[in-house]
Amino acid sequence: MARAPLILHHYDLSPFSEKIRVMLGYTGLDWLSVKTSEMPPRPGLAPLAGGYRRIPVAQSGSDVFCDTRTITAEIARRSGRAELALEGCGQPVRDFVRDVDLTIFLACVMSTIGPGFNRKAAGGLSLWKTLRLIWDRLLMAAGARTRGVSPKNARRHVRTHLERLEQMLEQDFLFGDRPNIGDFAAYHGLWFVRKLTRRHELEAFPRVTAWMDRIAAFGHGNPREIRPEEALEIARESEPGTVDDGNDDPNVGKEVSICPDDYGRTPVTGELVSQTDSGWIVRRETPETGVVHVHFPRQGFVIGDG
Ligand SMILES: N[C@@H](CCC(=O)N[C@@H](CS)C(=O)NCC(=O)O)C(=O)O
Repeated sequence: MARAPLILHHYDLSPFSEKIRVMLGYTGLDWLSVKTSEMPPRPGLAPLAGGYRRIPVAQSGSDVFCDTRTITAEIARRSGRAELALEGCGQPVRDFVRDVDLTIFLACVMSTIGPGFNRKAAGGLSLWKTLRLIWDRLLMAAGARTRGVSPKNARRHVRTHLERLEQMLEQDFLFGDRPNIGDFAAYHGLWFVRKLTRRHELEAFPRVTAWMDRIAAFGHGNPREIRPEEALEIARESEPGTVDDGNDDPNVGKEVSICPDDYGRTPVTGELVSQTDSGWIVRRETPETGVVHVHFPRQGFVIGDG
């Protein structure tokens, strides 16, 4: 049976969404795009992802993928390119991705705060929306379990990171002559820096700049824009895929609660239907979506009683 196209719930300025958009461009997979707002409430997404706070979220029928670790695994499966998932790469790449997706990502975001900030490139948000967004992110940071970094230290951190990438880039991509998940993970934080700052350190790193241009050239493919209500309807009219891994585990069948271990720690509750080395799947049901299976990675998440 043909697989439903991947639906990506995202917003333009979201770096982690950019990681997925360029990966979709690279693989040439068909995808549908649902634009969400930059902050909750997200009424079109909340029933699908059970209140999971972060963006992006991907959907295939009534299977919902939270966190880019599960989304990239799904893209790797669909495209037959194992190296686009953490599971398809060795430990050095996994460690690299862990670092760039958290410490370096946060440094990249913080490094954009300052005089070189390009408000126009930030999408021309109204002053009111900008203030609400800042307040929202301050609240999110207050509930986070990550260590804060000042803009000055963040800029130093990003510079050290750029020096390291410049050295790594002996070939077209960070780990060889074709991209793997490490490239897409390292790209999105720097994409944000390049987009939001007028003058940036990047220009002093020619190999990094050429590598970023190479990734940007993959584009985003040809997404078809759909409304959030259509995505809900697609979920309602679909059945979740078969779960055939880890469903004999004694915890399966229990009510659980899963949330990120770093930031955006809103828990999602549901019945555990699968537990494997790489992740969990919970079953939820709402009138808007019918039964959905929500997929989470183990890395970066914690599970408890529902
Ligand atoms: N580890 C997550 C991180 C996702 C993340 O931090 N997303 C940012 C946007 S790029 C976010 O959700 N920010 C808060 C929000 O948009 O509500 C992943 O890989 O998906």
